[in-house]
Amino acid sequence: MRLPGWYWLSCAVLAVCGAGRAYNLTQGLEDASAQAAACPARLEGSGKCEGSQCPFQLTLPALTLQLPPQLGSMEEVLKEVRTLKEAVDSLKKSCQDCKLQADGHGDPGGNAAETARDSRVQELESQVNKLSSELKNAKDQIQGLHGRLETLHLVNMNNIENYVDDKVANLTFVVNSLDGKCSKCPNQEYTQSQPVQHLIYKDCSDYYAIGKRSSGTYRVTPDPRNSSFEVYCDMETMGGAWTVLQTRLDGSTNFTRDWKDYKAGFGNLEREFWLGNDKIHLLSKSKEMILRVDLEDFKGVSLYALYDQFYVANEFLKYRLHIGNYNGTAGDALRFSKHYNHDLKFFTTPDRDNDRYPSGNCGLYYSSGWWFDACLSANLNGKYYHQKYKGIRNGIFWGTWPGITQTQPGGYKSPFKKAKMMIRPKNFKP
Ligand SMILES: *[C@@H]1O[C@H](CO)[C@@H](O)[C@H](O)[C@H]1NC(C)=O
Ligand SMILES: *[C@@H]1O[C@H](CO)[C@@H](O)[C@H](O)[C@H]1NC(C)=O
Ligand SMILES: *[C@@H]1O[C@H](CO)[C@@H](O)[C@H](O)[C@H]1NC(C)=O
Ligand SMILES: *[C@@H]1O[C@H](CO)[C@@H](O)[C@H](O)[C@H]1NC(C)=O
Ligand SMILES: *[C@@H]1O[C@H](CO)[C@@H](O)[C@H](O)[C@H]1NC(C)=O
Ligand SMILES: [Ca+2]
Repeated sequence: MRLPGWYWLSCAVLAVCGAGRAYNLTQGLEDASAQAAACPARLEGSGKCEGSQCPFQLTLPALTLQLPPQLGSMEEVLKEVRTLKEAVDSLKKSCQDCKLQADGHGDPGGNAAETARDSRVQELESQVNKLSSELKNAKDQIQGLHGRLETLHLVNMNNIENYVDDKVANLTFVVNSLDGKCSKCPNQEYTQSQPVQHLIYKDCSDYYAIGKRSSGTYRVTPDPRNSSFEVYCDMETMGGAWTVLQTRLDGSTNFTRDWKDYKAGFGNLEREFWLGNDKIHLLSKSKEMILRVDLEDFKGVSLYALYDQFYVANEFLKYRLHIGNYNGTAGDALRFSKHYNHDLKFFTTPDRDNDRYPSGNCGLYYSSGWWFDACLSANLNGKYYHQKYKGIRNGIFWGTWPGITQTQPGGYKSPFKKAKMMIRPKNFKP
């Protein structure tokens, strides 16, 4: 009868015997025999039976496993990768549909480009698949080795997380840039000759496309899997079709808010507001976007900054900002210098410090939620001052504004009268 061997092994493998201490596989196995007598697990014959074919019943006490807290984050990353995978699948499908349509209409020129695009999508898909299965493996391994990792993960988990964050952010970028190219069929004459019936308006440019030309609030659905919401559309500035993310014009809304407010958004779409980081994420993910910042001071000077790429990661990636190249008149304050650079920075609020300033919270110090570095060369969510102010420069700030850093008599700082951030698909043509 080999029953006792099974009995110990069950205890050791399931780690139910060493109650109250971190599980150590080696130790667990060694201790198993010593603790067998005390082990609360029971293996016994069940019911009536004959001969050697008896079914056995294993009774175990409630099983409690301590897993590293980062495993929850891995789950989030897996979700993000799955979303990417779906995006790639649908891109692939839309490209194939286009190809069929192009073939059907005898478009000999388009085919080489189509094939190249198709293989790019396939390559992307295999990248996403690979990352997805790597993540799954990593997760399974960590789960399996959780006891032994107990000490290791403290050292290594951060590196793994950063690496995975990077990969996911890069993939998201590629998927977004392909989306712009792939989601529209090359022979548009065919679809445009029929009345265009948009069922889903992803952002303000889709309203522009059906002829809406007046600025105001519209309902958009950037991700069909998620809910729709209202946005303010600027249909006038530089050709229009802009989805507005933020507006400051009179100080009617308080921008000193915590993480959950910046996540959900606040204020009044018709006046001053922050659209909300989850919504900004979905909008910037749905198409490849450009960012326009408009500023006006109290002397009536109006300048702007354009960034040819704009993406904000999801909450798990702390709404990290990605911006492209600068163009415009207001100066590149978001990427001011090596030491003051808001690109690739996490979002920080007075109650959530993700900045690069080691000895304090920039959001708390400057009364705002923003992609702080250590700390800032721009902050469009600073306090609204109606006139010049003294002390900490916690007002709306754009560090490349003409004359802004010149010291004024009495140490006064100049406020801004208006600020606005808005995005539009990169491939939009007015
Ligand atoms: C696990 O237990 C073995 C045997 O007691 C010991 O040599 C080893 O250092 C322990 N490992 C950890 C990670 O605690
Ligand atoms: C992501 O892209 C950046 C440049 O775009 C590159 O420097 C970085 O190595 C990439 N990260 C990964 C993990 O591929
Ligand atoms: C939908 O948005 C909510 C918050 O607005 C977010 O928590 C959720 O993860 C989103 N779902 C998808 C599928 O993106
Ligand atoms: C804005 O809100 C913050 C935090 O609730 C508060 O401390 C501050 O006094 C408010 N500012 C104004 C001008 O109401
Ligand atoms: C900047 O924008 C202007 C006007 O749209 C354009 O003519 C110019 O080529 C742009 N410059 C760069 C470097 O993109
Ligand atoms: Ca800090």
